[in-house]
Amino acid sequence: RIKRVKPWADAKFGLFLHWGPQRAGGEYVISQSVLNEFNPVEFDAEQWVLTAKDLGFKYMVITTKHHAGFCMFDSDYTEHDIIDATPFGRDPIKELADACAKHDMLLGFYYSVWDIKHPGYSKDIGSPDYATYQQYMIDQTTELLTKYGPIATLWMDGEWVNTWTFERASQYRDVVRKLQPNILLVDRIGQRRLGDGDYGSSENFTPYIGDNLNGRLWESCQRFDGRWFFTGKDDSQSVQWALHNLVDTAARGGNLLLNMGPTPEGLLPPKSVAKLKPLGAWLRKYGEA
Ligand code: FUL
Repeated sequence: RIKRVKPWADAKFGLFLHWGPQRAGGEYVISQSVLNEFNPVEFDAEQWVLTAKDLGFKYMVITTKHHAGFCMFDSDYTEHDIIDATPFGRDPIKELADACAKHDMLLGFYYSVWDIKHPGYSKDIGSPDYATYQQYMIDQTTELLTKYGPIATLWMDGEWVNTWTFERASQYRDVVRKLQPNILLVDRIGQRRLGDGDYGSSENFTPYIGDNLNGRLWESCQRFDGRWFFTGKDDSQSVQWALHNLVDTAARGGNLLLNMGPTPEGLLPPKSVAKLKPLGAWLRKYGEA
């Protein structure tokens, strides 16, 4: 087990990317006209990875499907994906996976259980349609875990819906483990706080010293830009805030997964990147303890 978790646990500092046609504040529904215009031609996966490295990040986690159900990867199981529904014509998840492999960057996938778009998804427990949705999740996760190389972590989300029962979570988890035995699972895989998953996740806060972590691995996700998806505003936190959070988290044995929302054109938000530059420099000087 130790060998399995070591690369992620040693990495300490991850870049969380919430990317898609949606903007902060409109994360749940994506209109057809927005899709028709989503064409992030400036996306350059290699540039993203090199920039992330320069800023000191050691892993990345990107949204492959968020709550709106839109897939940023080429899926055979839906037309609500970047290849079929937008003019872009490229699979950015594939390009990012290749760039990460080339430059030794660990890559994780965020995948939402909660899916507003899928007709089989239902909030009603016991709904007959839900079986089709469960199969859909399994089929898509199989695509994600067979076509993109080794994935460091699967960052499930949306497990709070009451349809995500223990049985469904266990069935799903077994598929994941079979496909990639070394993958780590965030505790949101199901039954959060009941010891499931390989590491605990806290959102927008860092566990404080009194928290009973029982020696568990944990990760705190924090928003550098104040929101999850691209905001279009230059209202990100300061570099001091990021450094303080990273040191505070690492000193307590955790990982910091710092979020940014890339632009609709396909760039890492330029102002946030510029702001974080001194952090990368600081880490090169003092970070390899
Ligand atoms: C939450 C989601 O609702 C947010 O949109 C975001 O993805 C965050 C990391 O997890 O549960």
